[in-house]
Amino acid sequence: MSNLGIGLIGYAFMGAAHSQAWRSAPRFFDLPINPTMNVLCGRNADAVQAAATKLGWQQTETDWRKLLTRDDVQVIDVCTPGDSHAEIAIAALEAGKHVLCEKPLANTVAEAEAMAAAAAKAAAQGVRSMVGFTYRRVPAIALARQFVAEGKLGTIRHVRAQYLQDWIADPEAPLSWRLDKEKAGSGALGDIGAHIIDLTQFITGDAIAEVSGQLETFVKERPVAASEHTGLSGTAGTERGPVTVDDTAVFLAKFASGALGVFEATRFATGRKNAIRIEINGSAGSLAFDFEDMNLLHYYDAGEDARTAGFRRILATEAAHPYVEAWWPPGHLLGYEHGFTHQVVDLVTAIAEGTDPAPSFADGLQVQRVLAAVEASSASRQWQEIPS
Ligand code: SOE
Repeated sequence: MSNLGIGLIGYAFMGAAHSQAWRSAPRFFDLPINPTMNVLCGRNADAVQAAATKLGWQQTETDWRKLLTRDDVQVIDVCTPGDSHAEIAIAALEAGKHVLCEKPLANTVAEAEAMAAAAAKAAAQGVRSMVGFTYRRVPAIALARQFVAEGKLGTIRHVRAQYLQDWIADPEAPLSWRLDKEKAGSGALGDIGAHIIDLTQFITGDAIAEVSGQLETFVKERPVAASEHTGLSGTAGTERGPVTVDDTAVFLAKFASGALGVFEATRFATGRKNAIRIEINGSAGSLAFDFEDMNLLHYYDAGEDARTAGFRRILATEAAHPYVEAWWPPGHLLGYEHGFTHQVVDLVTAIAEGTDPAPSFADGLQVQRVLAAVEASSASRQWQEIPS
């Protein structure tokens, strides 16, 4: 079997999640080609070497441009903050490397447009690209999409989506790159709102056509972190600095089909750690999901005998459910990391088969346009259409 050399850039939270995916995918799934964890890249030589040893990478680089010249690297996996996505991904595609890029695709629509154009050009040469909207690969979510595609929900009327976290609810939680517009593009909107935009469009097969939104930054100044702070927690120093992104984003949406959506993304929902809650109501039935109980999909069939009808609790751990056959017997639950493994499985399979994986950079661009429209709506207090 031929090998597919991977070069991963970044080794914090997302870098670690992607590393475990590259490690486990070939061990649990029968892949047509074998991904090999060749090079981990980061700017600090000692830190990247320590991370490589811990996460299972064979070699390291401190300059991402060097990765693009290496013959033992065929895939560039971008796990850096959003401000470097466009530069790295476009250069990698131009160098003929397949690209997996973390979400949101970019920090601006202009960057995302350039990335989508580079991806389309590269695809004509057989070079593949994918954006990391990982939650699509949670079995219960993939099952929800199947149900909608099979017509089990009928005509969709309502889409209700929330992404709730609380890791900066404490006003003394220190600043990190995720609270810096230059680095992250936006706050809760792009970081977690992007996921529910992608997920609802993925499940329904529909596209958001217009939005009316409101952004809010509740805590405008915070302590600067005492040491370099890359994750979701850190120690506060004595200096203070500005928060330049939204703490929360809420918006109404109208889908192309006419369905109406209510969206909420916040890092201030005290007690909610990573609750992605989606409920979809159609003429023939409903679906409900909460990532804090991620193995379950709730399904209501409106056609059932009224005396016994009710939400059914489907434990998406059967071999018949998407991705599950490669794992454990029924009822032996999957977790956060499995979505990343499934993402890698789908990317590697597409590369081997010569097909374009989803979500594409064009899909990432469309999400970026929705994010920009929510920001524009909040600023103008007007509904905004999403250009198609
Ligand atoms: C932080 O809010 C974060 O790590 C996001 O960046 C991820 O995309 C999400 O999966 C978990 O929360």
